[in-house]
Amino acid sequence: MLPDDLLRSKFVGALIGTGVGDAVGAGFEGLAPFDLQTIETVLEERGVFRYTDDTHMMIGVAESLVAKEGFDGAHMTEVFTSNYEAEPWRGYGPGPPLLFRMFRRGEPWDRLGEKVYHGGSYGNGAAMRIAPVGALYHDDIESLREVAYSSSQITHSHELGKEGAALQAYAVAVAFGMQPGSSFDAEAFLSKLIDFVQHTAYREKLLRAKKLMGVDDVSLIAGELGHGVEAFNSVPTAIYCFASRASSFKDAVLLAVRLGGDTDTIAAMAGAISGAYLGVEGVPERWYSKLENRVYIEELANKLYGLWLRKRGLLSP
Ligand code: AR6
Ligand code: MG
Repeated sequence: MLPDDLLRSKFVGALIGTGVGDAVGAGFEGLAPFDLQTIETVLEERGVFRYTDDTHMMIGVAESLVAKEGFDGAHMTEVFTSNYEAEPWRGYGPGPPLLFRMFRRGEPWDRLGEKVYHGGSYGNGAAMRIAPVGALYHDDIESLREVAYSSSQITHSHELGKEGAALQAYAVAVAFGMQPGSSFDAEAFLSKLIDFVQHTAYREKLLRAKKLMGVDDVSLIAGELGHGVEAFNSVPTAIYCFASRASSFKDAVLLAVRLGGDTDTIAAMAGAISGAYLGVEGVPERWYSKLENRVYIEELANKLYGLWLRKRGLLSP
């Protein structure tokens, strides 16, 4: 494959990977642990793979980045709000819908984040939607961190919420830089993330993830890394699912589901990183073809790739 084709495939893989991971994990939340056979039987019987708020908000991030050719907080908040109003049934966490209503009543976008939880939310809602930021800024880490933080601010202003989003975006970016099929070095991958992340809670979890490489005991993995809705109990877990199963999108996502807990979000994040590493060709055809709104998500990914090319002066406007 030509390098240009591979890069395009990684943009599509990161966004489609979020959607497929989310849709595969949906329906298994809170029920743990699952054996592989049960999961695969349920998935075989599913018709359309419906995604949840994770992908719905990821789409909003991409739509706004594309429309504004970069981050615009008021615009992204407007897109989140109108998307939510159009499809409020996607399974949103408790906080964001309350904030969208406040935004409609005139509250400024950058002040919403403090309104629901004391100190802001540290839920995984900012990290679950961040793949487009990791893709667009995969070669500009300073901007990646800045846009990850400011896009989180809209709904997740707690420093742990923002840091989780930045870490997930960076994991996607590092996966972009790696040749699929090359021998994957989990230890080196995790060390890069440890060097990037600025909060001890995450560093400590990533160190534990290193020690858990090669383990297949799902209760032990979930116990050590967490599988909850908090960003620090799910972003490192998703990173582990990818890093310990880097050669297979299917295995990475299924491990996230087997862990139980917040399965849709952990699988969405593992799927985003895996898609960014393997490209969309890594997503199993049976899953890919069943994803709701697949064509639209792919169009968005292609537009994001076009924006990246223009920003780098590789394509005329
Ligand atoms: N103090 C205490 N609990 C908190 C705090 C805090 N500062 N911040 C978050 N929580 P929310 P999300 C807990 O409402 O992150 C969907 O199913 C609290 O228990 O900001 O967008 C997705 O698929 C709160 O209910 O929403 C994801 O699974 C929870 O974190 C998830 O929900 C979620 O925070 C994403 O939710
Ligand atoms: Mg969800």
